[in-house]
Amino acid sequence: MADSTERLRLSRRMVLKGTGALAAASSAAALLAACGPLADDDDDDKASNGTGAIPASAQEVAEARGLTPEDITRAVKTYVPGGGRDEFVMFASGGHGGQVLVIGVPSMRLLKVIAVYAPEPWQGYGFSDEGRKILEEGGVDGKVLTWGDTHHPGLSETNGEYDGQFLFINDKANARMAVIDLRDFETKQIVKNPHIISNHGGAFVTPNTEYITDGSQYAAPWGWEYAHPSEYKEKFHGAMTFWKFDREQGRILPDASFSVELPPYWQDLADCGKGPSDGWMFSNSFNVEMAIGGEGNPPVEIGALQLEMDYMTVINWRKAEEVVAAGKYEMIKGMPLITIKTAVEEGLLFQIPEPKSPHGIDVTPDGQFIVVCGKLDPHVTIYSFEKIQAAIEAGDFEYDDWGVPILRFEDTVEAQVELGLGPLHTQFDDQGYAYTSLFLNSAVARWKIGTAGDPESWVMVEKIPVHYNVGHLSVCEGDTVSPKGKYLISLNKWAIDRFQPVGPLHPQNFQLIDITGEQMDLLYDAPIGIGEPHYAQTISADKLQPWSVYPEVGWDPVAQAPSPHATQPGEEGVVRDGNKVTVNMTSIRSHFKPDQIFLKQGDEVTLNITNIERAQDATHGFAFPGQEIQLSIEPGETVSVTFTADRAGVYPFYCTEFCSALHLEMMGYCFVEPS
Ligand code: RUQ
Ligand code: CUA
Repeated sequence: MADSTERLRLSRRMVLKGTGALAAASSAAALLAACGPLADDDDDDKASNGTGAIPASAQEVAEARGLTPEDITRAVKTYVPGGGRDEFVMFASGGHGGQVLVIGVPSMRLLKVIAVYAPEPWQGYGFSDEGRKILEEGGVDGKVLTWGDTHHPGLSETNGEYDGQFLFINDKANARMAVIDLRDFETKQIVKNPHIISNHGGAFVTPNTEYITDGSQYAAPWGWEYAHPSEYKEKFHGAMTFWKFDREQGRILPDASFSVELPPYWQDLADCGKGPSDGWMFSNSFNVEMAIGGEGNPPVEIGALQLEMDYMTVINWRKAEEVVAAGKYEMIKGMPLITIKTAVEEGLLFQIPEPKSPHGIDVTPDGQFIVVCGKLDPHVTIYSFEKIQAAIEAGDFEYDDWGVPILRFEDTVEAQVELGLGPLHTQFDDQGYAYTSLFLNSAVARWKIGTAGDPESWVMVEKIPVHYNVGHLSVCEGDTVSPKGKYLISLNKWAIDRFQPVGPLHPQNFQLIDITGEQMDLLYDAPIGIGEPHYAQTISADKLQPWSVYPEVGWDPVAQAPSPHATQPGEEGVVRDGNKVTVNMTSIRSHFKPDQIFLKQGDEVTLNITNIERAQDATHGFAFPGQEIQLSIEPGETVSVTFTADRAGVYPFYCTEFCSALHLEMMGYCFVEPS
């Protein structure tokens, strides 16, 4: 048959040309063949609508571009034809860019940058009255910040599975938490943690999104109080905050949230229990030495490494919830806090020694084990939840200086596996493997999850190099109760020599790895010219059902309800009340109505603009020169913006989205008469 001859010829040429990997060559050919009638004996050479037999030109292109058979296989695995959809969607942190990146997997195409902690003019985020209010409410002691350091996106869960409804992300620098509604992929709320001033152990959700965790990073006095370093032990604190989430309202409820006080160690990553360990949460503490540098002391990074062991912090959050309900808390900075003393008396707080300088902590999909990586220990340490419970039951504790019970390492550890240098974070797949990033090795280790009671069953399987300095990993749904596997994305801190040079600030590198085969295979390098990858979560695309236009004309996306400021066609106009002027405006291709606005210098002006379009993608922008006004008004949306017309003059305002053939004419004039 023509197809087998063709396939043979293809693979032979690839072997001749390529790196000689016969297996890869034939799999590339098979893959190419499987794409079209080549794989179908009845259809022989009949190519149809562009997806037919592999044309000889494909080989020519490959040869001309110097592609190896492996390259071709990888390209075919990641290519999504125009109009096609990715199977998964990754939500990645944008680091100190303050935003969240939305990326299709396996194509690695950037679909959106969700503005969270930083204003973003294209989306009009942080410019409208509604949007400014989000940033204001998330301010720090009344100060509005226009940046954040996002680390860990957390998708909302139902029964331990991503449900595609909400996304949360922390701001490490300022101890804040944000809520993004996945009906429109927009930020709705930012809350400032009143107890702690920097965080890291968030956003990790409990299996039904009852709470979002928010663990302190650097110990500090409560709120933003002053204390001298000599008062460290008395006045500095750690805490684990549990933000209560209300799905109906789509909001964190600060009034129903609380913290558990922790010793002034530094808290690091955290994870919530699931299955048998549901109701509990686990977090790493480092710097139990309490080093803070300064004259006469070793520098922090030396001081924090003096002891062989740090701690895992274990909290029974369900018990903590009951303790708060029973009123056994202190009100600190307006939010309940369970003191260490109460937490110990109530038996809801424990510590377990952990290998030096721990970083990542991840609960296995079955909820039975807690996987911990110490940056300076080449092993991954696996703790058994059952053993932890037994040790708590037995009550044979030691205590730290704060009276927190310490369980014994040997009583709680299930196994240790040597992986390599600088293990950080772990993800899981659907075949019983775990994947751990090795920062110092610039590699990802795949290892076998063993069984309880058989330490020998936990074994290292293989490693794949990544480029370079990998931090977190993201496997498709790889931190849920049922990981989907398939792909792993390695979130690398450095790119060094991988791309076209663009100056001293290099791109970030997200590397896509195929984990379906017997050996992991690096498919694709995706440079990202925005913010730093910390954590990412990858969800099956079919779980996301966002709106393509707002449900009705006159929608307030922040309230997710009809806007009181909506203007329907025919209702446009200007209302003056003294020097307060309200402009009720509509926008539709290709005009704003009204298109002339007459103001007096000094007027307080509110523009309420409703985009009355019902067509997908018919977004209008609104730019007003000389003012901090750049709005994006999506179909159905109502946006308000208030400003003072402080300078007389003539101001042409215009639409910033190229919406139609008459887009340039979509404009108006505002006349501000001198006073
Ligand atoms: S971090 S590279 Cu999660 Cu903030 Cu580990
Ligand atoms: Cu509306 Cu351009």
